[in-house]
Formats: sequence, C-alpha cells, structure tokens
Amino acid sequence: MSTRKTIKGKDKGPAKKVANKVQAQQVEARRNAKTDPGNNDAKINDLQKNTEDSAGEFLTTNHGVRINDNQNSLKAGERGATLLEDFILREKITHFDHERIPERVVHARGSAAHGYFQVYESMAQYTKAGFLQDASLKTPVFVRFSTVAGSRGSTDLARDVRGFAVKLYTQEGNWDIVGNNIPVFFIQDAMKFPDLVHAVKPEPHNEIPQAASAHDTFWDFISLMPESMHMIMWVMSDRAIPRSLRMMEGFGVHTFRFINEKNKARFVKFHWKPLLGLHAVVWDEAQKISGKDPDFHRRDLWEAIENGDFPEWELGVQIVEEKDEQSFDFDLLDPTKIIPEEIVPVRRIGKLTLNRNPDNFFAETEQVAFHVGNIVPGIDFTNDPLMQGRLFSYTDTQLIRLGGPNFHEIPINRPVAPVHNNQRDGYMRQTVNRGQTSYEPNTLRGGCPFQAGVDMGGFTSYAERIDAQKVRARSASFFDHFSQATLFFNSQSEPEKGHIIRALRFELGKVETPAIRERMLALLAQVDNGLANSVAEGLGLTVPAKLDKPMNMSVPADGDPRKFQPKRVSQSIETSPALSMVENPNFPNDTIKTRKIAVLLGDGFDDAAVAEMNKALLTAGATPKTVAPRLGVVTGANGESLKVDFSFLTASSVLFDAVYVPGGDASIEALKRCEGSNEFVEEAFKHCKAIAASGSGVGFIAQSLREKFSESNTTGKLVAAIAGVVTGRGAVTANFTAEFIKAIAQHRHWERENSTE
Ligand code: HDE
Repeated sequence: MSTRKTIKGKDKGPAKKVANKVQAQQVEARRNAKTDPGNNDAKINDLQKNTEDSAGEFLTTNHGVRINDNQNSLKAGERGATLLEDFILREKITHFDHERIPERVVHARGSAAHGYFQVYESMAQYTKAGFLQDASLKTPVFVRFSTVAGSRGSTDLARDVRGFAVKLYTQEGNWDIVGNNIPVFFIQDAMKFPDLVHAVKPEPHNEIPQAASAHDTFWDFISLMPESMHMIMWVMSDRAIPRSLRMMEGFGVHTFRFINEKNKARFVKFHWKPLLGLHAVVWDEAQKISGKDPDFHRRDLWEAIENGDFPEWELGVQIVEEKDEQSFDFDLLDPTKIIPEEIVPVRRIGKLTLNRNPDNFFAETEQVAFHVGNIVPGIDFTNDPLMQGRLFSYTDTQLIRLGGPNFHEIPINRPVAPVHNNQRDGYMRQTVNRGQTSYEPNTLRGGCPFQAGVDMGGFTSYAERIDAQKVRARSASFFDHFSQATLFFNSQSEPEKGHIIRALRFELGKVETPAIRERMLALLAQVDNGLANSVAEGLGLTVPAKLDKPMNMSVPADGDPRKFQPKRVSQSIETSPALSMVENPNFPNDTIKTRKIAVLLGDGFDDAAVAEMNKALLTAGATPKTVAPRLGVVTGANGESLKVDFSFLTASSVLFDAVYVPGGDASIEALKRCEGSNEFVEEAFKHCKAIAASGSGVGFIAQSLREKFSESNTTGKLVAAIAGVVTGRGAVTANFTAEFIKAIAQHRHWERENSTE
C-alpha cells in the first residue's frame, strides 16, 4: 500500500486547497466553454488520455518524485559548487536543453484549431468515403494554417501563400487535405521543389531576408521558370495578404479522384469557401501590422474561437467525369492550372467548423504531421507529377522533424480509427504490442491482424490503366504557361490590378540584379502588356522590345530549348469573376461579423451616440473596442462609464477594420491633444476603411483628413460624398448606424485609393 499522502490529505494548507480547486474549476470551465456541445468528441476524448493540467497537483520530477525546493540547486555549502548528484537540477536542465525540434523546412510558421466536418447530404453517388455518406455524422478535424517561407517566429503578414492543411479523423482512418489558399502552384514537377524553396528562403550567405520573396534569388529562379507565371499573379495579388485566416479560401490544388462503391472513378478538385467572405489587407498595412502585431493572424484565430465566433468553411467539389479528362484547354494533371468555376461549378457539399483552440501549441500545432498520402477508401490520387513527389516527401520530413518512425503515435496524429499491424519498435515507441507474432501470415496468432476485404473497408488503389515507357519528361500538354495567368489578371477589378502592379514594383524593386528585372518584365509582357509596362514604369525601365527567342528557361542538358517553349492554347473564357476578391459572386460582402471597430473617445464623450452605435455593431456581430488617450475608464458627458480597451500607444488603426469617432466636445478636445489620434483616422482613410463620425466627431475627422475631406461639404448630410465615410451632425440614428455597417461590410473603399498616392 502506498504511504504517500494524497493531495486531499492533511498535508495541504486550506488556502492552497481552495486555490487548487478554483484552478481546476477554471480549467474545466474553459474546456467546456471551448467545446461546442454538438461536437463529435471522438478526438477530444482521445486527446484527453494524454492531457495534463496540474490542477491541484504537487510539483514532481519526471519520475514522479515530489519536489521540495524548486528554487535552489544542491551545493557543497551555501556558497559552494553545485553537486553532480543533484538529479533534480540535472533532469530539469537536460530536458530544457532538448526542448526544441527542427522547424518545418517549409510552412514553419503556423496556427491551428480543432473542429469538425459535416456533410450536407450523402455523396455515395461519387465516393464511398464513409464520412461523406451520413449527414448526421460529425468528423473531428484539426486544421493548421501557415505561411511558407518564414521561420517559426516570423510575421503572419508576410506576402506569401498560406498553407491550409486539414486532418480529418474519419472512422476509416485519417484523411489529410494538405492544401493552400491559392489553387495553383509555382512548379509542375516535384523535381523543382527544393530549387524553388532554396530560391525563396533567406539567401544562404547572409540569411536575409526573413519571410519575404522580395530578393534576388527568388526572382532569379522565377524569371527562368515561365510555368510559375500563373502562380505569380496569385501571390502578387491581395490573396497573399489575407485580413484573417478565417477569411480566405482553401484549395486542394491537385486533381484527386473520388471512387464510389461500384469502383467508378471521377476527377475531383477540393475547395474551402469561407462563410465570413474573402478579405485582404493592403500592403502598407501588412508591413505595419508586422511590426505592431506580428501574431495578428494567430491572435485573430485564437480570439475568434475563444469568443465563440467559430470560423466556418464549406467544402466545395468540382467533379469531372473520366471521359471528359481531355476536354479542357489545359491538362487536369497540371498543378499550375485551375478548372474555372464558370466551366465546372463548385458544388458545396458540407461544412467545416473550427470550435476549439489547442491546449498546447507544441503538442498539437507543432507536432501535427500532415501527409497528402493519408487517404481513405473512396479517395485516390492522380498522376499530377507535383503530387506524386509530395507522396514521398511528407513521411520523410516527419522522420527527421519528429525524430523517428513512431510520429503517428503522437496524440494529435493518431487516428480515432483503431490501428493494428506488425510494425514494431523504433525510437519512442508508445504502443505495447502483446503477443508472440509480429509478422503475417501467421498461424500462432490465428492470422491476426487480418487483411480486410473491400467489403470490410479494405483500401484498394484505383486500377488506372497505364501503358507507358519509362521516361524523364514533361508532357507537352503542360506547356501553356501564360493563358491562365492572363485569365487571372483580366478577371481582377481595376484596384486589384493596381495592387498586383504595385506588388511587382515592390518585389522587383528590391531585386538588385538588373538582368533579373528585365527577364521578369519579358515574362510579364507574355501575361499582359499593360501590366508589364506599368511595372516597368515603376522600375524606371522599359519592357525589352525583343524577347529572347527561344525564351530563357531551364531545360534538360540535352534538351533543345525550342522544344520547350511555352505555347498558348486558346481559352474558352476571357474572364472568371470567381478569381477576383472584389467582384467574386461567391462572396457578396454582406456581413460584418467578427469585424473589429475602433471607437475613439475621451472623457466627456456623447454617451447616447456611443450606446446606439455599440448596440448596432454588436447586433450585427462586430466587436467595438474603445481607444482612448489613456487606459482605465472613460466617463461620458452624461456620466456613463466605459472600460478603455486600448490607448493610442497600444493600438493602431491597422489592427482594426473601421473607425468611429463619436461627438462630445470634451472628448474631442482630449483626442485632439493626444498624439496618434489624427494619424489613426488618417491611416484608416489611407487604407480605404469605413470611417464614421457623429456630432463634433465630424470636425475631428475633418482635421485628421485635412484637404481630403471638407467639413462644410458634409454639414447636415448623413453620408459624406467620400466613399466609406459616414458623418452626421445630429443624434446617432438607426439610419446612420446602418450606413456605417454597410460601409464596413464593403470592407474597403478602393475609390479612395488613388487620392492617397
Ligand atoms: Fe508541401 N511540404 N510540398 N506543398 N506543404 C510540407 O511537410 C512538399 C506543396 C503544404 O501545416 C512539408 O510536414 C513537396 C503544394 C502545406 O504542417 C514537406 C512539394 C502544396 C504544408 C513538404 C510540396 C503544399 C506543407 C514540410 C512539391 C499545396 C504544411 C513540413 C512536390 C497543395 C503542413 C511538412 C502543416 C508542408 C513538401 C508542394 C502544401 C517538406 C516536396 C503544391 C499546407 O514535406
């Protein structure tokens, strides 16, 4: 019998006991609050087996010995040397010394959350995947968003592709959709991936720049890779600087297969459509956020989930019959191409909801191991040569990153489906496999574990017919490198085109080698002449008149460059509105849910106006936050007290979606005296955000905006002549708040953009 005194025993002081109880209750409450009652608990319960929160417990060594003094090491005398014998110190420091694992070679910076997926109706006609059959089934998921180029500690706001990796813990095993927020990729063949990544990462001689593609090696490589031009259009667009991880699309990128019960296969592309709409920040803002709050996206995701604003996406599929494989202007296996939604519509088949933050960043977000090769019966691969390379890479990288072959046993990675096989041993093995046999076939264990027939859920690969020669080659059907780049550019609204041009001016402006800039201009001219000319103008160059013939590009040593030249294929559509963020018919800009609105005020603010505005914003699902000259509490003219969320030192307009300045003469005077308050409004204006002012607040924004806004023009009017600026001299009415809400829902008022150049 154990002689150890329990925590409930007499060895605990009453104060400590209460503290521990409260702590335990808090932990429990937090866990309950974060869990949607309707959630499928299978994975949560599974993780519980390894979850520890120390509530009410003694401090111990890793071997369970209670620690009496966690302040001092064991010494030969008070002022003497530390003794080697101090096993408690040795253990503590040794563990600390080994706390780090290698960061991911790409996608190192990431944020993740738990949730669930639910299909709307059975997809049995297309796939036998169990979790896509039953609309009542909630499949647990873990989703990790990431940037690609930066290190673990880099800014969230880098101009970069975002990873969008979803692990579905289905009852038939884990299925990972390891996608991005951009539906195409830079390269067509896995062979070029290490080159691409070496080119974009900080340059090897001086490790500069961090989390940025604006440097010579990246553009040197790109300028020799015409196949990257479609992707370049996307990464130079606003898609690469999302407002929130909750407001971006996701794509499986490659063409996959759905297989149904009758073994009939169809091609399928996967999409994630965010229900909060599709929004970005502007580049100037992104750069400022990188300084003010480099965790902006991570914080935004975390806070939304803690607040119960669970982010949602619908899973969309584009399904193509096998007989139609050759009926497109491009090759379905080419990962630098999309299937325009106008040609094959996206059918929304289910919903993903993220409703629980991880308990521990390292254990979950860092240790999660995705793999394109994790599929379940009903899903299969295609021969996309980029995907084929990925099928090798993901397990391989986990072996080094997570330190051995047993990373599938780490709690966040293990499936909820049972695991039985004859794989054994290796570093950090957790499973205690019983029995004499670890081979198959066997008789000693009655043949267990058994293979499963197809009717018992056994996985079989799709029997694709292949009749081929072994070649190291690329299909000529992959050679149209520019048509879809042009389609993308042509589908953008004017402001979006302007952003692409400015992004390219910025990026190429940071390139130091003139020949790289010139090669890039030649490539851009293949996409659109106007685009190339505008970029050239910003660089003080002209587009080279004569293009290299054949074009400068990488070819095999014995290849004839003329045979590798890009070829344009005539396109069946000229524009695709679904490619624009502004004109996208899928996202009508009709909600301000979870948007953060700064309310600028000081003592003496107009109580009624603020109450009315806050009520309207909260009802619409937005979050108003008070920003005042100092922290603490502000008191309105009629005595209403409000907690100050931020001072002008701790907040900046780039961290908000819109700004409201209520009246109240004393409040406005306090704002005027406060450094940073005018800049707040000015910057919100520059970034084309919605601004509202009521009462004497109108005068304040007139002062902030100087010549851009004339107060006299707006007197008596509800809405000023300037897009997205809502002003009213009188009391705040329902009409006034409605106008402001409409202006916020618009997200950005690009009409204003040129006036800020
Ligand atoms: Fe990845 N990629 N990738 N990738 N990728 C990794 O795996 C790789 C590609 C993507 O949140 C690595 O666990 C190769 C395309 C995401 O943990 C590594 C090729 C797409 C994530 C790897 C590609 C992606 C990764 C690094 C070309 C979009 C983060 C760490 C053949 C469809 C997953 C890791 C997470 C991570 C290899 C191309 C998406 C090295 C070889 C295309 C979202 O295995």
